Amino acid sequence: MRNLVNEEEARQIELTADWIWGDSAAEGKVPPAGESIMLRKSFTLDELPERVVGVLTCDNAAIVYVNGKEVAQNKDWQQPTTVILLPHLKVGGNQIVIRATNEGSTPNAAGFFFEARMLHSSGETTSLVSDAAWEWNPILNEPREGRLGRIAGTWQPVTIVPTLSVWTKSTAQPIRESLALGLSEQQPAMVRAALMKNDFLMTALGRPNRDQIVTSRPQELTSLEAINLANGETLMKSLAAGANHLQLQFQGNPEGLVEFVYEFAYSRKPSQQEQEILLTELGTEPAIESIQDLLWIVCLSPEFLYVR
Ligand SMILES: [Ca+2]
Repeated sequence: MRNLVNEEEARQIELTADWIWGDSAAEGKVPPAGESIMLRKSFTLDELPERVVGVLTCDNAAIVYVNGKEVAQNKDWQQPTTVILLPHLKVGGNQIVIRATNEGSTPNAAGFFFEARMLHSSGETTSLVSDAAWEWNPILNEPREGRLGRIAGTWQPVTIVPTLSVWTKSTAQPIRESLALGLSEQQPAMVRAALMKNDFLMTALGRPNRDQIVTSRPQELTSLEAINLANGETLMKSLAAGANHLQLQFQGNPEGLVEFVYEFAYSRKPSQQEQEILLTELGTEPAIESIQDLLWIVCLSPEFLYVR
């Protein structure tokens, strides 16, 4: 969906986050290779925002927990990760915790960057960014099954890391574009079919003709339905747009992509076997075509068509 983002509009977005790290980056020191630290930010919400978009990146890698649950990973600082935050937020106190890791074989630069926008029902937009108000902790969490787990140790104010031009050069514009996309996007809304313009796909899926009285809908797939589902243009375009969006959201995180699609379509997690087969086919950086294929498989499966 990147090509649908208005690049000019994105360029207007001012990024205000700082790159942050722990004490090993203080006073111009260079963090050791392989160092992992925890970072956190607590904040309060009076009401749930209408829309939230968060983008982050970490030199070199980060695991993101929101209110105790793992929600995203960033494995390559050159490819910022868009985080789906809204389903994990709640009214009252919230906490974002990051397990951030530096890599390499000798001391080298490390930094974590997070920039989010929240659109409130009042029409006001607020920011949530990595800055001096964040805290860090040298003691790592003890994660279990995607949960944050316990963290001992003392939380201290973070170090603001001087921004490297190599960081901003490759991440600033993609981050702005992801923010623009997240803010401009239409919220998915459920609308009664009767209020929508009819199309072939809806007809194929059994939308009644208003001039005919029907008292039941057939359970069997008709030829018309089958043909429309197999090569209808409406469905094809929807799945293509969905694949673009998913590729942007789950860059470098094919596991997250498969889980998201399964939870969204089937309301369940993929079995280990399904996960293995799909990840083998998708690879580590799934192409849009591969994601489209995944969506075709899921949307045409009897489990989705009949069970949901
Ligand atoms: Ca590094």
